[in-house]
Amino acid sequence: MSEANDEHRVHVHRVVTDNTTMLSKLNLCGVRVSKQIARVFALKKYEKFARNCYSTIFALSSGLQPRGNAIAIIRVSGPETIDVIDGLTRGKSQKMLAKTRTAVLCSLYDPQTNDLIDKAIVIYFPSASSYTGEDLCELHVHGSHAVVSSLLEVIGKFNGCRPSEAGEFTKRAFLNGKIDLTEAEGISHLIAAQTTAQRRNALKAVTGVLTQHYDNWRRTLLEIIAYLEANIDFSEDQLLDEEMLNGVVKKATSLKDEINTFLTETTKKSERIIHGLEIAIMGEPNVGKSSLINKLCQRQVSIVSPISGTTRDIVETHLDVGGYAVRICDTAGIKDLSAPLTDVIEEEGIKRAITRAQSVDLIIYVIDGSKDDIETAIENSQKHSQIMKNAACIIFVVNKMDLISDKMVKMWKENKSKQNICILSCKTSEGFEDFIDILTKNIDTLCGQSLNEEAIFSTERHKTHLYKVSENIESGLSHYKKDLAISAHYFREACKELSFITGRISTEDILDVIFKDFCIGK
Ligand SMILES: Nc1nc2c(ncn2[C@@H]2O[C@H](COP(=O)(O)OP(=O)(O)OP(=O)(O)O)[C@@H](O)[C@H]2O)c(=O)[nH]1
Ligand SMILES: [Mg+2]
Repeated sequence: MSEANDEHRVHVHRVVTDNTTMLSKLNLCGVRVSKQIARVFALKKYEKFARNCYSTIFALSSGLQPRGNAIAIIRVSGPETIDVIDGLTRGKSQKMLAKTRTAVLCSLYDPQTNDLIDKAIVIYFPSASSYTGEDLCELHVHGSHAVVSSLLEVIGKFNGCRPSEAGEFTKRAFLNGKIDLTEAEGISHLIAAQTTAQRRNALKAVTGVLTQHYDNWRRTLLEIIAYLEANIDFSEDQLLDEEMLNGVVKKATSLKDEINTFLTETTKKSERIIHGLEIAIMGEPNVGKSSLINKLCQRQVSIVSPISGTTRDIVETHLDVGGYAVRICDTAGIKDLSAPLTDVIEEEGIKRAITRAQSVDLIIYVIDGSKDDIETAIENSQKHSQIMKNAACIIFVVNKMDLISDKMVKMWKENKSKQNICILSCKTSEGFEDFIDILTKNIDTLCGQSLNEEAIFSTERHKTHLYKVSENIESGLSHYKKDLAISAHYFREACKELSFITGRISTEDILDVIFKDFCIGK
């Protein structure tokens, strides 16, 4: 094993710190563990880490269809990469070393049998410019199962090589400081992205926009800690600088507000993009709800019939609307539950529709324009406003436009009693394009995903840490008047939680800010 480099020393430090924390936690619980045992734990953990880190890993990085691909890409990363290239190409590694990051056409052989496996493009990336931060090579081979499996088998026979675990190339990129945790998460979301919005959202993490966002917050926290610590150290024989402390409080309060807004609004938008925005089509029976979902999906998702009460359960499907993933459902027509109902199934259907309406992001409320006059239709919809109050947005669709007189259509269009009213006909498609426009605009707003908007990629993991950041700032603020040291402790905890998000923790950063911003002679 080569000498531990700085990264690994940092890791040992982390492991020891982890174990010290574990030790104090166990002590708090009344369990006595000697420092010696804790150190053994730490070393064991480090050994495992080092063993994993120093092996060379390989894997098929492109997918492989059952009938094969035109091209398949196998990646090898780690200290034995050059040996692997050398063995496979009968000593052409010097050529690779001279031509880094260049596609070189090579014949690949099994070094034990001298069998030609394939003619392939080989690209060598030295550690400084590779994805993983280690020597890495890509073998672009013909994508048949026979070629890929032979090559994987041959590479596995090289000393120190083993198949990679899931996500291990990216994990190494993180451990080698090439990316932080948010970027790693972004990469996994980018691979899973199915819509334009999901791709854009993930890219904000991959390109480091999100890291910058968290780093800005972290910098503010470091400044606050630096100011507080300077006052703990220097204030005993001097008066506290009230003005400066007020500035610190202002900074901390506005940071806490910003994080809380991020938690309540921004993360919600990100969840909608990642998991899909939820839409329910609601309205009274027979107004055309099922006709509308079928029209949106361009297939027969739900049964349509002139019989009132045809849909009796939630019928759900997935859609891509304007580049956003949407989960949309048709529901049973809602009626007053105290009025006479057809049977228990209808009652259950209505209950399910009501429950769903309370959890979705957007409701499309359908009205039969041919049935009632405007006042009655609006009055009827008002009766259901309580059910729909949790939705962030409601779009009113006046359906069956083909059965409405021109005069009535004009009256609906001029009616300003509700925002987001669309008049259309599921039968003739008239008004449908305008409806899609309004729907897309509203989804855009709910997902907050215009190209230049702030970074909003967020996961449950980020949220968990951000709640703790916010709580610690709150505690820091409540203690700063009583005890600066305790206050600083809470801000340090807040900073630590923020560092968990990006995967970076260091106390040196705090010292840097102190010495940069303060003259020691003061
Ligand atoms: N003329 C006309 N008829 C329509 C239009 N949209 C729907 N219909 C008809 O209205 C009737 C009811 O349509 P559905 O889509 O089943 O209505 P629904 O709201 O799902 O009804 P329930 O499931 O019973 O609550 C069917 O006969 C449709 O063909 C339209 O735009 N114009
Ligand atoms: Mg229906």
